[in-house]
Amino acid sequence: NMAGPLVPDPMVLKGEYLNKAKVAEGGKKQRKNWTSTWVVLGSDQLLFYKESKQEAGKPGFKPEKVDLCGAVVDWTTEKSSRKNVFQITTSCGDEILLQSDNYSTICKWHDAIKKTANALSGG
Ligand code: I3S
Repeated sequence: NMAGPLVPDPMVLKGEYLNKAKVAEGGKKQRKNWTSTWVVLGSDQLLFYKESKQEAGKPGFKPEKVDLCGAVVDWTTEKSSRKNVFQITTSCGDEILLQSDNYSTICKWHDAIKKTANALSGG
């Protein structure tokens, strides 16, 4: 496969705006602050951009990257009064809530992120 090492990280789910709140970093509780973020799912990581335009790879715009290997993904009704919230707990103890008012939108992201994390974690 000539292109092998040059093939970029395949994108699993294309970008969409979701609401995001980081509630812990390295196991330490953080003040909750919901923001809208452009989310892209790659084969082994989740990328958060402030705006969709930044995904095009303009210099100076670095996405926040979340390593999904060892991450646990589950719905939660306890961490927020909002509907349609799921939590990603990473292997380094970050806890990220993702939410959309649209149920089919959030289900699509929950299912894809959970499947990716489980595959990477050997399950
Ligand atoms: O889990 P909390 O602390 O009740 O989350 C709410 C707070 O973060 C609140 O901001 P203040 O820290 O200024 O009180 C936010 O405005 C709310 O959105 C948070 O609750 P929800 O249920 O929306 O996640």
